[in-house]
Amino acid sequence: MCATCGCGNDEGTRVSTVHAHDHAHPHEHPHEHPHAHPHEHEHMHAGVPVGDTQTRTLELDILAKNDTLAATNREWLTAREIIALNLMSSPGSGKTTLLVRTLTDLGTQVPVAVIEGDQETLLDADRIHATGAPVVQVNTGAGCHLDADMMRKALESLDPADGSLLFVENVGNLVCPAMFDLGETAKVVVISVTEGDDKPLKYPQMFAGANLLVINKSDLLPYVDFDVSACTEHARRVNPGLDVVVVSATTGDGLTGWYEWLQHIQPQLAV
Ligand SMILES: Nc1nc2c(ncn2[C@@H]2O[C@H](COP(=O)(O)OP(=O)(O)OP(=O)(O)O)[C@@H](O)[C@H]2O)c(=O)[nH]1
Ligand SMILES: [Mg+2]
Repeated sequence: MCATCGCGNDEGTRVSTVHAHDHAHPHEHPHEHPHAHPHEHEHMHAGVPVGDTQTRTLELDILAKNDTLAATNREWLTAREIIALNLMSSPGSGKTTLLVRTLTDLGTQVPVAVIEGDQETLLDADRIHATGAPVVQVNTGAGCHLDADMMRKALESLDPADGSLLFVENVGNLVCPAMFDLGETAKVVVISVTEGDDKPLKYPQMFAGANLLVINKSDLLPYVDFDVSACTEHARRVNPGLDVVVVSATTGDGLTGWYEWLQHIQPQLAV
């Protein structure tokens, strides 16, 4: 996890708000990547190389601190009756496409807001902004996940309305985001059919912690070797109560199942 992969600090993290007429020019921003070459650094803690036991202690410290901040976020969200969904997946599974479609279809029924997580660029925030939804982009630099402190900063910047349905698109990564509680109401893992139906077995932590599995890109099923039943069975082997919906974010097939799950979370939605 992150104490060993080198992404466990927030140096280089930036939170950006996307405003109307304020389009992104990411090339104009300085890009500082103080930890962009973890292979060149020896892992040090208190001046000594970090061995297995020390690495584990450092991991636990990071996660304990994160859990404390996440609990504060959860209280903050609960006090405002904001429902926050943490969307996680490998890069490119279709999180932003699903969100754009969802915001377009449901966006005016309840207040909505989005926090976008990516290592670099405002590209996803721009796509969300085009739907009219309030959005902030968190760029994590070398980091490979959002953490509770980034979430807190993003909430301060975004200031979602009371009663909002808040979507948090995590950094594309099927490993580290599973470790970091953000204070969200529920976790949604998205997998696309081009990734292989064995992923729940190979990356069990992500699926074990999720409340919903969205299997996306169902329109590509005729062209790829992906067994929906096997994927579902693999996911439920690590998480027996996991809800599963099969959708195509581009064609709209199966989205009713996704919207019904959202309605279960936010009963004010009509689907
Ligand atoms: N065929 C097909 N393509 C899709 C579908 N959903 C998304 N895509 C495509 O998959 C690519 C990645 O989609 P994104 O929505 O950017 O994926 P993402 O998970 O947000 O990616 P990252 O933010 O980089 O992790 C794009 O080319 C989309 O058009 C789908 O249901 N079917
Ligand atoms: Mg995206």
